Amino acid sequence: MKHYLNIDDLEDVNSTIQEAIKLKRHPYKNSKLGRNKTLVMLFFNSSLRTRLSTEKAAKNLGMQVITLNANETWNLEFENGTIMNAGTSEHIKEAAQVISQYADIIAVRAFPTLKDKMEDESEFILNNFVAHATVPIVNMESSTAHPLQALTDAITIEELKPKARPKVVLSWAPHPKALPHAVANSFVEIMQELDVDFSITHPKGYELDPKTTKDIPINYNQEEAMKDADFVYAKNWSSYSDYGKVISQDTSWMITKEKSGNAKFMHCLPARRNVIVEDAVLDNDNSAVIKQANNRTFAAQVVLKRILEKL
Ligand code: SN0
Repeated sequence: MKHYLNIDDLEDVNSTIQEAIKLKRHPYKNSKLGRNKTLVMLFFNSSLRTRLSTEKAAKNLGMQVITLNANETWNLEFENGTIMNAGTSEHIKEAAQVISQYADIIAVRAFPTLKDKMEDESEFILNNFVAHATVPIVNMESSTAHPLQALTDAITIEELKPKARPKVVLSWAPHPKALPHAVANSFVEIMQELDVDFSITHPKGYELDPKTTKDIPINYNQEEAMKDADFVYAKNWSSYSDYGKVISQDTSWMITKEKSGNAKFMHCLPARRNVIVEDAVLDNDNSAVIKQANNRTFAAQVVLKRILEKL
């Protein structure tokens, strides 16, 4: 693998899941692969799991890790030909090449603004790193994709599925803030690669990009959609058609124990308790969120391993 920008960069999702599960059993087996290689992680936004699990994955492979909070460095300019006499101090053209002098792999987290759909969909931060860095780039959540989380979710479903073809439901849940579509998009994409009975439930007006959801069934009745589910994956996202807007805060969409029944509960975290999901679900043995957080390490490890093998 050269870059890991979205799940299409995985040649074969199922064999990647199996390899990640093997790495989980033997995390230090490839601890010489990353010797004398450096991962630079660049965060334009907050992170807990991504930051710690990706560092741990890199260290399991013997890599060195340098982490930079992008808001503590120079304000970067991404436009071509700008007269840089205002707020930005350094152009991405130099910055990406400079970071490449110190890094063998660069990982980037850069959320969307949720103001301008075209600008967000251009993935200008991630793609400018791809264009100007001279080393592979790993997406640690961009405007439209979170492929490390999706791989984690697929690993978790593989480990916990009670039958060969489990029923998986992605449910929108309320949130006070406008959140990105990235986690939902990548989850929808990876579910299309697995042998699962997959459907989506959300209020009207919360349709994701139809280019991503294709012909996946959408049910506007959450209770009906979640009936007999083996996995309920909760996530909030802002409207896609009324781009970036919070158009509903309908608390009846919160995931409750009553609605989720015996389904395993999944969420990428952080999850706002008693807004997205009630305490009784998160504090129940059916909650898979901590297992998901653990699996972040092995999703990152299999991705870094495959990139290191091609360096
Ligand atoms: C991010 C998102 O994409 O939804 C990151 C998830 C991995 N989530 C948030 O920004 C939640 C912030 C909050 O205040 O609850």
